[in-house]
Amino acid sequence: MSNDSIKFCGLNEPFSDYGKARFAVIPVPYEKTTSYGKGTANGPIAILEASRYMELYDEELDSNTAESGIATLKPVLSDDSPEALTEKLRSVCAKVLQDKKFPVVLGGEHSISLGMLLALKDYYKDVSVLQFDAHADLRDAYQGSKHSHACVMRRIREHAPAVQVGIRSFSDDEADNVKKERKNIFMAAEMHRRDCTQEIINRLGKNVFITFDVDAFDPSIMPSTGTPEPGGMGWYDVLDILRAVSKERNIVGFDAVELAPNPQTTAPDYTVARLVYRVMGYVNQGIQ
Ligand SMILES: [Mn+2]
Repeated sequence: MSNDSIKFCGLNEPFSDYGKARFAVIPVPYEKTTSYGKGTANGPIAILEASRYMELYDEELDSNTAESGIATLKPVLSDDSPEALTEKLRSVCAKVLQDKKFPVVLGGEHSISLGMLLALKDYYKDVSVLQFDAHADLRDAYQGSKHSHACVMRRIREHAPAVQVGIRSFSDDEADNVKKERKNIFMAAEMHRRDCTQEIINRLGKNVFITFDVDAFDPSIMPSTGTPEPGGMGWYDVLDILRAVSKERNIVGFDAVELAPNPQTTAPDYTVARLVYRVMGYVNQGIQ
């Protein structure tokens, strides 16, 4: 089955209708600069496939989020440079925002997040970024590219303030930057020892773009990613932060990136599908 034929949640009309939908899911199976495990190009289709088996009733929120309408757009395909993909995705996201939909991007490698951020910034002017990730992604360049997945937060920070959570891996080059940005970077070990939720929220502006690298999760529940790191976040750790952010800030966009599906275990694919659906539910019940 191709990406083209699978809708998020396996929805049919009228709930999958773009015209009426609150949410627009944009699959971006882009993989150009991954460095270790490959396969994130298959992330979007695995998330869409897994999402067909979810219950649409959300047991935490006591609601059926899909009734707000979730359209699944055609995948944004590119074999070009990350810079070209950035511009392409920026224009797809811009259209979704003009049409008053909430954009949800399914990756694909993390470098795609810049295009979405630029569209959100064009539209809202004032956007801050909340990154869930094992990696700081603050290198200025990696393997000759300034637009590698390993540099995405460095590029994003050139356009918007960012708060980084779940971080537990960076290079000695990045360490200086991490020290400089210490107040906006919440290490996984620190978050393990104490509840940082309110401090995280306090560092964010009114409009928040959430970029979620699935390797923020512990490899025990998220082995299907290119560069897994021990000591990651659990399911409820993540939800507690997302729920709190949705109550105090205006979430304006969400992406889930770096899932590299393993055919032997579908649980991680399903975990990301549930995460995406839960975030949609939080957005629905948030302050917007
Ligand atoms: Mn990462």
